[in-house]
Formats: sequence, C-alpha cells, structure tokens
Amino acid sequence: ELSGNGNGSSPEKLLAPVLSAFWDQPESWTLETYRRHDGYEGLRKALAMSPDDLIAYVKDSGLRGRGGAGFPTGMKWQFIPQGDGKPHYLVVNADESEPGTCKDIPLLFANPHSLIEGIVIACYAIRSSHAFIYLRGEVVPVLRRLHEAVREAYAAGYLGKDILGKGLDLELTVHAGAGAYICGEETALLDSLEGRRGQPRLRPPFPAVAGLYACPTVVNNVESIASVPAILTRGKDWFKSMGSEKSPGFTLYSLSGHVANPGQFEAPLGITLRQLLDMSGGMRPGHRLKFWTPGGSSTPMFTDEHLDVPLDYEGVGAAGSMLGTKALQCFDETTCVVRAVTRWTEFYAHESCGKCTPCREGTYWLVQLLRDIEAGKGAMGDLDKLNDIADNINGKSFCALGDGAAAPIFSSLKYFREEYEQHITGRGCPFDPAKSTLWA
Ligand code: L3W
Ligand code: SF4
Repeated sequence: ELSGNGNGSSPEKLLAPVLSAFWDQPESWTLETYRRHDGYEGLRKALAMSPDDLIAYVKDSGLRGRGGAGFPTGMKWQFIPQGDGKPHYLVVNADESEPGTCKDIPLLFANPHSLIEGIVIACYAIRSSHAFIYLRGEVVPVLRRLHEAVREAYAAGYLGKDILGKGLDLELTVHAGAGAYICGEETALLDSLEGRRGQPRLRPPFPAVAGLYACPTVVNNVESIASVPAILTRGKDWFKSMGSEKSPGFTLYSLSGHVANPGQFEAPLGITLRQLLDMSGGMRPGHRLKFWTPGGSSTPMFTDEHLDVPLDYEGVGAAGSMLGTKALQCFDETTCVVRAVTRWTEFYAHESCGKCTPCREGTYWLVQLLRDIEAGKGAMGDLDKLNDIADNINGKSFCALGDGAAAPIFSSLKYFREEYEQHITGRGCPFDPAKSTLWA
C-alpha cells in the first residue's frame, strides 16, 4: 500500500501507510498487534480532554466523512445537542455496497481495532453510551472477525463499564444487514436497525436531531471513525500537513478494473489517478485507460483527459464529478461503455427501494432502453429519451440512489455519445466481450 507521511505530495514520498500500515503482518487484526502499533493510545489522549475540546480538535483537523459526501466529521459531532436528557447514539455505517467501493470491508477485516478505538473516542465526544456497527450482511467472515475484536476490547477494558478507569461506559452492538444497497443510506440504515424495512426517511430532521429511536444520532462511515485515533496520536497538524486546505489528510483509494495491481492504496487526498497508476503498476499491460469512476458508479465517470484531476472533494467537483468513496474503477479500451452503464443501471433498478416514482419507474425504463441499444435494437431517439428519463430522476428522487443512477447515464452520453450511436447504426455492440476480462 501507498500512503502519505506528511512530507509533501510527490509520489516518492507517499510511503508511510496509516490505516493499512500493518495489514501485511500475521494476525494484523488482533488486539496484540494493534497495541504494538500505538493501539488505543489515541483513546488515552482523547480521555485526557473534555468532550467539547475533543470535538473542537477533530473539527480543527479538517477530517471529512469518507462515506461519499465529505461532510466535516467534527461538525457532525457538534450537532448532537447536549443536556437534552435523551440517549445519544453513534451508528457506524459499514454497509459498503456501492459498485467499486471496497475499502471499509478490507479495513475491518485487517484492522478492526482502529474502528473500535475510534468508536470509543467518538462516543466520549458526543456523550453516547451505546454504539452500533451496521455491517453489510454478506461478509460473514468479517462479521466473525469483528465480533472477536469486540470481545477482545471488552475483555481488555476498552468497552463496557468504567473504560480505562475514567468513568466512561459504552456498549457496542454489531448488527448484520440483510443485503440491501439502500440500507447504506443513513436513514434507511436506521429504519433497518430498528427492525423495519429499510427505506429512506425524510430529512430534515437529520439523524443528529432525530436518528435511532428518534434520539440524536451520529452516523459515520467506517473509514471516518477509524481515522480518528491516528489524528489524536500523531496530532491534527500532522494530519493537516497532507492533502489540501479544504480536504486534508490521508485516505484509502480502491483501485479496481483493468489495472495491473488492484487493491487498496493509502495516500493523501489530492493525489491524482496518474500518480496512483504510476505507483501501482498502471493499466494491465498493452492496454490504455478509457474511462473511470472517481468514487464508485454513483459518481459521474471521467476519461483519460481527467488523469491529472486532484482527487480531493474540490478538485473532482470542479471537474464535474464527486470524490464519493474514492473507488477508482478503471476500464480500458476493450470495454463497451454502453454495456458497463447497462450493468450499473441494472444494479440501481434492482436496488431501488420503490418508495418514490422517479427512481422506481425511471431506473426500470433506463434498463429497458439500454438493453435494447446494447442488443442492436435501439433507435437514435432513445438517446434523448435516456437523457430525459435521467433528468426526471436526478434531483427529483427521494434519496441519493436516484441521483446515483442518473450519473453514469449523463456522463457516458457526454463523453461517449458516438459509441451509443455506433450501437444503433451498426445494429449491435461493436466490442468483443471475450477481450474484456470484466465480462469473463
Ligand atoms: C445535520 C444538517 N446533519 C447534512 C449530515 C447528514 C449526513 C451527512 C452528509 O449521501 C453520498 C451520496 C451518495 N444537520 C446536515 C447534516 N448532514 N446536513 O451530513 O449528508 P449528504 O446529504 O450530503 O449525503 P449522504 O446522504 O450521506 C452520501 C454518495 O455518498 N456515494 C455513496 C456511497 C455508498 C456507500 C456504500 O456503499 N455504503 O458509501 C458515493 O459517491 O451518492 O451522494 O450524515 O445527516 N443540516
Ligand atoms: Fe427508494 Fe430510489 Fe426513491 Fe431512494 S430514490 S427513496 S432508493 S425509490
């Protein structure tokens, strides 16, 4: 793995992993290994501060949510009202399901104690005595490992009553979801956790005001919370020395697709895909980049023209997309863009929760049109129809899933309209699926 060490952003200096620092060590997931790498030292520092000072410290570090939206973490903690007499909850969103996104699950598998330590710190800050981890249900080995890490943390006095003799009590519950993408949306996740069908709630009120069991709740992504202990042990200035002013720190980038070495690469925010490819071995031999996603399929796609876009919230935003979950799915020239977009759209149609009409009906129509075009049964007018339907989903749906479904349609038509037209005039797909390993 690559990562930033705060020495600047030239690639050769990006060589000190943080969250992934000891993933390659035997039994990296145990408490013993974690303690050998400053484990739970951040908690000691946190408990020496007042909760308010701790929130201010995390806010000052500039840490932003790693689940897709980039919302400032300290600010979210600060929203939790104090002295309201209600229970407060922390809910960790570990329902990682966005196509291409694969950072939280490996992090939990290799280093679960970084999350548990971050949870204790966050709960101290927001005065919560019960936290939940909502884990994607399909990943049973991760669930087992997480249960074991939680058991270790209880036995060592990092969870339970009077943590580290500081009078802090905290229960941690691990909950496995049942395999619905929509349960990664924070309010659907809360409904699911409460035992109901997972469907988004109207916001406002945001979870910070009325979340789990209608009580003030912080919902944070796994990577956001797991990043907090290192900020405390190494200091907020160290964290701010990486990345850019508005997007400071290090992060996990997930490289996948037609790359020589797929996997997690830890580096400062603001690095470019060109730098990441240079350091990781590039595209598969003999092939070139055609299109890619900066943050999973819900973020508008980029092309090889965007290789030098800084991968931070501002840089990617200015170039017309979103940093999202930093899931860099790279496709080479053997890939049919229509086929890739069809596959993603089938995913959104399948995962649409059905609550609102634009998304429920629109994703279904998009799939019908895309399948026809890919099969050589499309008409030129279908391209405007695709745009029109996506336009009626985008910004008019109840939650972000709808916007996510529209993003690949708009961006692929923007950059590859000719390829769609080729499918229509040539009455079929001009690509040979056998040449693209993705369809094997
Ligand atoms: C209190 C306010 N809280 C905002 C909180 C809000 C939430 C956070 C961000 O979607 C994106 C989405 C996906 N008072 C508040 C407030 N908050 N205003 O801040 O909120 P928001 O609405 O900007 O985003 P979101 O609903 O959290 C997340 C994109 O991420 N995405 C999806 C990734 C999927 C996964 C997965 O696989 N599980 O992470 C990828 O790009 O499209 O745009 O906590 O409560 N005034
Ligand atoms: Fe459900 Fe889709 Fe509407 Fe979200 S946008 S509430 S997933 S139907």
